[in-house]
Amino acid sequence: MATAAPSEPLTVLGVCNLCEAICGLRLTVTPGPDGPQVTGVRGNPDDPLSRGHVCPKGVALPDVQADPERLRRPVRRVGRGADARWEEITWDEALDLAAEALAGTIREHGRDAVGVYLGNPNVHSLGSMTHGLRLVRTLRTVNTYSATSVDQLPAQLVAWQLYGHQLLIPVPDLDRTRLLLVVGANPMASNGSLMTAPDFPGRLRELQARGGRMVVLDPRRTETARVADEHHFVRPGTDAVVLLAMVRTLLDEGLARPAAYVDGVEEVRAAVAAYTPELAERHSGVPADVVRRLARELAATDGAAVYGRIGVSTQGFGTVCQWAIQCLNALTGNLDREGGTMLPEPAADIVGQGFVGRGHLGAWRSRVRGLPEFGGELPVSALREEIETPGEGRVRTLLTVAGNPVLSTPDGAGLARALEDLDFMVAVDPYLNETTRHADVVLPPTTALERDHYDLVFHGLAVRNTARFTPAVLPKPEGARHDWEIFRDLTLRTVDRLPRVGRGLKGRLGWLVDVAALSTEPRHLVALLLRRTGRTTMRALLRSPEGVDLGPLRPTLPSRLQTRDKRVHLASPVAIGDLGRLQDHLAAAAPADGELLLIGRRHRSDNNSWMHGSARLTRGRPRHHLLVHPDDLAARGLADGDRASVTSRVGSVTTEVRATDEVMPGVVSLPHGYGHRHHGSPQARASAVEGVSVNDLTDPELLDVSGNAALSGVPVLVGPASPEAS
Ligand SMILES: Nc1nc2c(c(=O)[nH]1)N[C@H]1C(S)=C(S)[C@@H](COP(=O)(O)OP(=O)(O)OC[C@H]3O[C@@H](n4cnc5c(=O)[nH]c(N)nc54)[C@H](O)[C@@H]3O)O[C@H]1N2
Ligand SMILES: Nc1nc2c(c(=O)[nH]1)N[C@H]1C(S)=C(S)[C@@H](COP(=O)(O)OP(=O)(O)OC[C@H]3O[C@@H](n4cnc5c(=O)[nH]c(N)nc54)[C@H](O)[C@@H]3O)O[C@H]1N2
Ligand code: SF4
Ligand SMILES: [Mo]
Repeated sequence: MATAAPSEPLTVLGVCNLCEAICGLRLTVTPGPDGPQVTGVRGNPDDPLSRGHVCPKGVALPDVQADPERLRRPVRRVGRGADARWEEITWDEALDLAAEALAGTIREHGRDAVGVYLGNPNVHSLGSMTHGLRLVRTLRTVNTYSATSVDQLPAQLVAWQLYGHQLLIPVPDLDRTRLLLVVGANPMASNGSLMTAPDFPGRLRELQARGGRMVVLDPRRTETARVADEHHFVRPGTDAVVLLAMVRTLLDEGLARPAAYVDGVEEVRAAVAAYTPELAERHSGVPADVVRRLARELAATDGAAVYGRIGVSTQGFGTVCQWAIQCLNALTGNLDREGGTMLPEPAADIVGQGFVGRGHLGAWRSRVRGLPEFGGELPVSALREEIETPGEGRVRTLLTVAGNPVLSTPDGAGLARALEDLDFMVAVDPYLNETTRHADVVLPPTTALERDHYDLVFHGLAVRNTARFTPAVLPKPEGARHDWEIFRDLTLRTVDRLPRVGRGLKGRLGWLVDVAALSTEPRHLVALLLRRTGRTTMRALLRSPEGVDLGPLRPTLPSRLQTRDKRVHLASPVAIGDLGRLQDHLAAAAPADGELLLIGRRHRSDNNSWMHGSARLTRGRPRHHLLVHPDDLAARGLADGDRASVTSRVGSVTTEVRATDEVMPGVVSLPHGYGHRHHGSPQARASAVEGVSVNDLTDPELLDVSGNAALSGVPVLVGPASPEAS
């Protein structure tokens, strides 16, 4: 393996896998008594996609490497609660313990008694994609959950209905668009999501320099709103009405010119008929003339793109929003057009090659609440009750991989209590966090710097076609395991402990293929995938570790569609079917007295719920405060800096408030990923990060029709903290 073993500082090309921007890096690697260390991180100007960009988190990558709190060996928990101790054990002991628990649960209670939760970093790890998914498939439990249902599930569901595959998600052709309408996204802080666009700030400057404009709809005047040409506040959870009214305007005014392969326009016309711009204004606060004008501008601009992320996904009408966004792009003729929204052509095509299935809905339902699966996963909002409710199919053993649902899913405090009810919990994670501290055994993989990387997901969502393979920068420490090796061993050891009955010839052959794939290093599987499209080869990528440029996005429809008739089915039954619920919601939507609507936020130097142990990311002005409009503060007898209690249906927290008119009146904001101290995290001992968990307030009962959690727009009451509240 091409790893650096330098005798003096060397420059080695690396990659940042912390967010979807997948920046190429130039790392300084210096020898040391404990082996080579990364002592410098810069952006790589030769990277054809990221062009030298790096952000504070990328610079902090070596902090994870050096972090004394990071686990280097498997650990087993001894004792519970306050008495819990962690004891290092060997890999053999740890894998056997984990496999025995998984297999034992399956033998005694059936497959569905094993639950799986996959967190966000899985999509950023090659080994998780090539080997982790196979482990999950082998376990074959209906109780599979992931961060998808607190994130982009509505976008996947809409892509599946319209384009025939859950990952055929068109991205803005950012480098050529002339009008970008951003709804509920903050790429200046997040660096873009479902739009791999490293250096969003630079790309935006170029957009504006060529005469293009960016318009933002957001309940907060975000970092992105501040550099936009136009920003409008929108009341949380009401975007659906705004977007539907824009669709209606297009159809009403004869501005629609969809491509010939788009079906269902008349059904869409009928579905949106009730949504006038005036209705939109009444519910959202966005002026009716703005709604009309934006629709007209989208239709009139040669190359315009509507883009919506977390704010219009993790809310009560996420699916309707994502659907309306696709309708706007398709009806204005901007779908699959230069400067509009386009489908990247990745060199390793996990969609075209069937590596990830198209998607399916309602193949089974959750046991307690009857929520439908999508693409093989149940909504994570149902996980707690599936652990706590007795009966057949109850989750008794849980496997979490690269996740922290106690901080990242609704009513995390409730979930934390439920985790204590489990018979056994296995976690694959380099840290003891608020979730993994409940595990019985934790298996820590090597870090990103110690393993090969190829982005199987994000090249497929990138604003330019490129490919890049990054060999491990640092050698694998002795006694460490890569994540793919952990998945391989866990799968083999679990299956070994299960009776081999009723698998038939087909099943046995399938298992042989699985064993072969599990035993193959990820880089060889990537090479195979590359060969299938022929867009580049592993050899070419190894020769050009900065990445290979495959050119700007190109029109590819209708041939890329995965619908059986190769047509776009614009009239999504799920979205249109949810309009009745939207009507009911609008009819009822008078907030209770004094109620405020809670939204989240991300900061440039935060990384979901982890990396809060990195001093360079956490120093400076604290950023955990509840943002409140000055009028709302005054009405509650509160002042900037005061401690306030925030109460929702599920919980109550006490935190400091910050007065700011960057949130619209009636709206308050807490960042997600905080709350380490309140959840007794071992991490909290080392890191000084204060702040409560927003997900101690969010509500697992509040869902989009897709099953995605409605984390945004949660009704809360805010008042002075009682003196004894800590
Ligand atoms: N209220 C509210 N809640 C939210 C959100 C919000 O905006 N508001 N955002 C949601 C979104 S978009 C997401 S994606 C989720 C994220 O939620 P999760 O995916 O549940 O959690 P993360 O905070 O990403 O935690 C990642 C964990 O993976 C571990 N990890 C890091 N690298 C690796 C690795 O290479 N291998 C392994 N095995 N583990 C690794 C880290 O140590 C950490 O413990 O949170 C969601 N929750
Ligand atoms: N620095 C940093 N970057 C990250 C992450 C991180 O934790 N930190 N996480 C990564 C992950 S996992 C993801 S999924 C992406 C997310 O990427 P983004 O979606 O760009 O990130 P957010 O900051 O959550 O932006 C959501 C925006 O929606 C707004 N919003 C909330 N409710 C509503 C609403 O009802 N309507 C509208 N119109 N807007 C609303 C919020 O004010 C916020 O500005 O970021 C990724 N990048
Ligand atoms: S934007 Fe920052 S966190 Fe995201 S990939 Fe680039 S360096 Fe890493
Ligand atoms: Mo996410």
